[in-house]
Amino acid sequence: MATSFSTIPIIDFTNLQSAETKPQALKQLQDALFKVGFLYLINTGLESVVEEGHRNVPELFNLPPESKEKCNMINSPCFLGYTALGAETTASRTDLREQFDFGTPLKDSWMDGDPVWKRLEGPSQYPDAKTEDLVNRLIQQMSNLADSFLGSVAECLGLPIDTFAPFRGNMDRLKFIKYPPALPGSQGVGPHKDSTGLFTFLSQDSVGGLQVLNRTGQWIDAPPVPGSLVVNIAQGFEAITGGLCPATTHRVVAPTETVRYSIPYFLAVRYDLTLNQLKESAAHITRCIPASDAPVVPSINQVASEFLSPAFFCFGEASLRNRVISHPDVGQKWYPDLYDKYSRESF
Ligand SMILES: O=C(O)CCC(=O)C(=O)O
Ligand SMILES: [Fe+2]
Repeated sequence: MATSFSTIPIIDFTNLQSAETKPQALKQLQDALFKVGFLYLINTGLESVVEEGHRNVPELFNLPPESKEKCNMINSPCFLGYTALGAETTASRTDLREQFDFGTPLKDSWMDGDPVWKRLEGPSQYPDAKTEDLVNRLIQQMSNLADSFLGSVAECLGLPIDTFAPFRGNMDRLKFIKYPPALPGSQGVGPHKDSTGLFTFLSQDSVGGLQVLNRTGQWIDAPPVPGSLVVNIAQGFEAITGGLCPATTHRVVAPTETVRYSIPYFLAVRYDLTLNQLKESAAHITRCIPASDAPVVPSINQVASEFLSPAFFCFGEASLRNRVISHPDVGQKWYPDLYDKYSRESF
């Protein structure tokens, strides 16, 4: 397989499960992750719950503004809740999208005396009970799929199936996103690497607009594939692999004629991990990663990775910086000192 891509590999999830098809599917997965950096997963078994999600999402965004405002992210130090059009920034520009952010329901929340980044984990704000039920079923099923996928990632490197389990975080995130039609070439969401976790599993509707930067620095369309989940590598996995498996840089060009909806799920990485700890705890993983012959093109590094930066003590702190910069109003309200610091300093 080529070391870069102009088309994106499609992997059948059922082929990763059955003994007969597994060896070939694992090889495909290894190439997709370590040579291409991006893939579609089909036949995940989540088609029905994801379809239910897409059926329900438009009416959520059609709720009266007061109902959406009641669960505005500004109420949440965890950056969970509703974000109005124009309130989010990526790559220093305003994104043209509305969204709801939710997280895995947790027993414990941040308490006085805990590290500040622990405050990212806490309660979601749901517009109503029906949405809460749908979100929790989506998160549960995505989480099961993610466990299985992590097992396959380990297997494709010849490692024990539970290799990545110790790196899983407490609170996964799920979003409902709406991109309204805009002028041609408008930024739906700007170029970024997902910062929450290990991998992102994304369901997009049939409109298109998602683009991915390949390893030679070209933007490639990731057109809708019915029933698929787009899997991209997030900053947590990039850091665990010592940067050998770079996080996928991606963006969405806003639609011009119709509304676009998407539902991404972000598999969390442990926030307490530090780069120094990883040098030891992930050495057995990095040793197994196949050498890449992909040329390093400067433009692929146009988006920096907070998780690889020594400027942040641990992944939680790196993630907090990312949230504060992306949602400046929320950052300013809950973390004023950090907001000042992060908006002054690049890393
Ligand atoms: O809407 C999409 O297709 C991508 C969304 C995304 O990349 C994100 O929210 O991190
Ligand atoms: Fe993303």
